Amino acid sequence: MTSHDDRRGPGRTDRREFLAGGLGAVAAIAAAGIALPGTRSNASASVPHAPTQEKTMPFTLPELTYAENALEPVIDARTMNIHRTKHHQAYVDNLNKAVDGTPWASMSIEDICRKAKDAPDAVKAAVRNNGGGHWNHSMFWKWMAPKGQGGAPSAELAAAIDKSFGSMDNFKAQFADAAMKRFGSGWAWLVRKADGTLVISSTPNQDNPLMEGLVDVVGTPLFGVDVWEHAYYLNYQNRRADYLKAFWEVVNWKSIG
Ligand code: MN3
Repeated sequence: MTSHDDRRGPGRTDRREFLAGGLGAVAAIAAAGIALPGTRSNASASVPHAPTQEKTMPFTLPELTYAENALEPVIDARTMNIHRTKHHQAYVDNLNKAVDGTPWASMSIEDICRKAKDAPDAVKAAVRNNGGGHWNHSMFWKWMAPKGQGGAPSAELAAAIDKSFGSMDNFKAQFADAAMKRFGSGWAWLVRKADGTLVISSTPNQDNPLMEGLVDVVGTPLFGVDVWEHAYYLNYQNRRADYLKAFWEVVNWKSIG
């Protein structure tokens, strides 16, 4: 743990150089919010919110278990990079901001999704959108694997899919249909309901089937596909159907069920 001065303030040599610049330089540094060692009274007056320690944020961006280019040509490396390090990171950052200083900061991301409808009004939309965004994307990266490495559905899952949808082909067709019909941004889901049956649903924005009281179909999301344009636009532009068709090649069946 380092102090604020050690982390962000100028070192000794830098300080001499800064001070040699005269009062104008000191004023500029103070205005920029940088605490100068040895100028405590100025620093405390001009940096009222200077952090005294590093803050640990409850939610963080998960690492991928494969390379960013490992899903090519189905999903290109640049899409993976922007999607995870910009879009997903923004959900993480905004969720951390929304729950900061509240009991929600110590909840699991699953519980945040399940209880999103009960979040305080001031942060309800932020918790719903960014909590959903964080859970959905954390799972999405796991639900994919490089071509040839995703295995096959377990015997149990295959039997449940056959029972619920008639066949794997029917399931894939109905799933793609739900994903195509989601107008604008959202997700399509394979959901196990409380009674054990499997159903397909879709949600707008970053909602998901964990969000009791907020979505039509509540249950355990076994698998989902992101149909926001940011998930496919660089490679597929407006051709969502082509993205959905190719997507099956990188489904990580081993992670589903
Ligand atoms: Mn996305």
